[in-house]
Amino acid sequence: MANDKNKQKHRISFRKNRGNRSRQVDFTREVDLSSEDDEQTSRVVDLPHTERLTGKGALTRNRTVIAETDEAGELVLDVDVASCLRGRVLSPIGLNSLVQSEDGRLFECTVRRLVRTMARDGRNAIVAGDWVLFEPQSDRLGVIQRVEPRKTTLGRGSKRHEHIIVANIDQIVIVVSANEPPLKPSLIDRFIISATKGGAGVLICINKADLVDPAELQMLIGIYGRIGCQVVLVSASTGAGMDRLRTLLRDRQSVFTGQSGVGKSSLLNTIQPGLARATGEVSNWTQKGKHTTRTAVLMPLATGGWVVDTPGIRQMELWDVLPEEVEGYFVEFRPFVSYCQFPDCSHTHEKQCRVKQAVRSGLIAAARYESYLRILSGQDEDD
Ligand SMILES: Nc1nc2c(ncn2[C@@H]2O[C@H](COP(=O)(O)OP(=O)(O)OP(=O)(O)O)[C@@H](O)[C@H]2O)c(=O)[nH]1
Ligand SMILES: [Mg+2]
Ligand SMILES: [Zn+2]
Repeated sequence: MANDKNKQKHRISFRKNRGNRSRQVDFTREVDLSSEDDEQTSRVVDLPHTERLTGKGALTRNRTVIAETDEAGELVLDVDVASCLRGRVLSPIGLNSLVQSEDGRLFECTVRRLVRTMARDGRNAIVAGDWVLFEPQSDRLGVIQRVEPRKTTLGRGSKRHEHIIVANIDQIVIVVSANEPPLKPSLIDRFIISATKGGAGVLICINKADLVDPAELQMLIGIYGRIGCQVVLVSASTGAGMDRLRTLLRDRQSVFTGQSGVGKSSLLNTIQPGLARATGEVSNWTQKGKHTTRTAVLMPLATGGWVVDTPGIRQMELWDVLPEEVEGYFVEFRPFVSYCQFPDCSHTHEKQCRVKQAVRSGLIAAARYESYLRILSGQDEDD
């Protein structure tokens, strides 16, 4: 049984959503009601309007649920632990989740509605990589009762909401291709920000080395090496560099991410045959690639650890990064920012800007500074 000391009744208010929603942004918000009585802070959660709660009218809007509060003061749903198994979400399957129990069995699980309701954003209530407690209903079906707090995440903005792609990974493998589709360094910079923000490490993997002269890539490899990123140059076609990549994945939890067509699935299949399912042909004339991998899926590595293949993306929209925070993600700016004339220097139009001086004198790579400007101006990467 859980510790009674932390267990309290919490009044959770559910707001019904009838008719059309007028506000599209700021979907989920928190309201502090704690000053009224000595109950903990209650949360008012806007629900997606497709989701319906039982009962009618204001009387049934407030439900009391038993919940615990964790160290961070977050509400944690109380569940009958004895009837549950602990498991890892391997992938979403439609609205359900494929969960592997700690003893290795697979269950297709639905989600207890309160789990969705109490999540900050119902869409991200359960994602691949989550650790969950679920109640088995049969030898292959179950109901997720609780989600454990996430240690790391990889997320991006998508249609004005955050989309968490995967949770509890150690490193993000940013896959780019040396050519076909052409390499976009600014996409790498966005992924570095997203990985850093979500608490994961970064490995930059340049694939399709067979298509170019490696000398052409030396500058790029140097830029990222200098800011402390691991870079590997590989070819899924020839097998070059694959041993080093395998070593970097061993016993770790890694997610492969990058544009469509760069060869994420091909690399995974080279690392271990059958690891990724379908690989598609890059469509020649657009060079944008076909989207062949549909959802994030966790797969065990024979050498220990897990890898996650993800669908390719065209644009990497950052989520919840304020303009003044962007410079903090460009580690090589740090030695210079405190010497700018203005303490709030944005390193764009200001005079006496030490960051711009460092770019001019080659101490900061021009390509990285250009990325900084694009991210700051909210410009999307053209695809
Ligand atoms: N020349 C060359 N082609 C490669 C290499 N790796 C992959 N390809 C080709 O690139 C195309 C796309 O590969 P995929 O593995 O499907 O790419 P992906 O990144 O998984 O794409 P999505 O699933 O759409 O995100 C396929 O035609 C592969 O055969 C490589 O090292 N060299
Ligand atoms: Mg793929
Ligand atoms: Zn400056």
